[in-house]
Amino acid sequence: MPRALITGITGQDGSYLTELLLEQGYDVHGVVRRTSSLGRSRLDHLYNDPAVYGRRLFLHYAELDDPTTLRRVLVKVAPDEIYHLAGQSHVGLSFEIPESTCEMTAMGTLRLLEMIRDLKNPVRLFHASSSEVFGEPSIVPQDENTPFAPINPYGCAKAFASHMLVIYRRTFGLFACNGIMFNHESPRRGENFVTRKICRAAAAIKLGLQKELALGDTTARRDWGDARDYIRGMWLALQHAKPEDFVFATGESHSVQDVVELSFQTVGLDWRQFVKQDQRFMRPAEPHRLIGNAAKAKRLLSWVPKTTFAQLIAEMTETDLELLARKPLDG
Ligand code: G4F
Repeated sequence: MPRALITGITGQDGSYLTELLLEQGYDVHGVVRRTSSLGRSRLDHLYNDPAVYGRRLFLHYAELDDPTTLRRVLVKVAPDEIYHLAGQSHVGLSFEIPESTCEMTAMGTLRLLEMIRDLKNPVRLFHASSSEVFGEPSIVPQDENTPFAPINPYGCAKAFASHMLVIYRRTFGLFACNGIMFNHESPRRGENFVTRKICRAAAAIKLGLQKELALGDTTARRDWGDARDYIRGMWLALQHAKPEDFVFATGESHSVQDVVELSFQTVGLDWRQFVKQDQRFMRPAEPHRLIGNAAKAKRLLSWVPKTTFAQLIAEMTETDLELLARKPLDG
């Protein structure tokens, strides 16, 4: 049985990755923060399944900013593969809490690299890097050779972590890969990210549970894909013969306004009556022209994103409609 360890297992990506690895026959171990609430989390269905939890899925308390706890879990689990997904992942918030963002995302990754360097048994590491490392890129679309030029604390922390990983790969021969992940969404996306915020609001407005939707810059554009496609990419990266970095992206750019129009169209409402701009959601700096070129992942890993942007937004809106119709108060 191969053994995988996931940091950030309770997040959108961690929960889908857990499902994929269990399907592939892995025992899955997850690192959970003491402050994480497991009740009603994205892992609920697995956590409450006695055939899975405690048999093939195991959770361990540890903190990225508390190396002793993490080292203890690493030694105890002795994983074959580590998927490092944890960190403060909200770009807007990183302007408000830059120090803790860097502590978790930059230093947390360096600490993990240091621990892996000391492990006796070889382990394969996947690090979830981000398109935010490109910030204001000089080249469009961006690939693995595009220079990093972050414009926010989050992107800077991810750039540090990604560079460190390459240094450890070169210097100490670690099997470690950066997946440079462009935005990836799903019905499990956190509600403070823009696609989910919009889809959930369109559903709530349709059901009479919300009156309006306040957004920041609706002209902002991103390369949005389906998280489930990107999870497959993470796993494929670690099955490749050589440790390398890969961009995962769709190669298509859409605006926040496109998300608004598609989700309101899905519930049969005119967005003009409900959407307003709110300065509170504008960011001090916005990256532009973030579009990924995933040719390398397609060529070497046979990775292909399967879901279209329109399918994704329609699915997210319909799922929120069902969820809110069932549980309007606590969603
Ligand atoms: O959904 P967002 O918050 O995602 P963002 O900033 O692109 O970051 C996400 O994707 C990155 C790349 O994969 C990850 F590294 C990162 O961890 C995270 O998963 O915002 C998308 C765009 C931005 O331009 C933002 O300014 O939407 C714009 N926006 C407009 N109104 C808004 C809002 N974003 C949020 N969260 N809330 C708004 O009301």
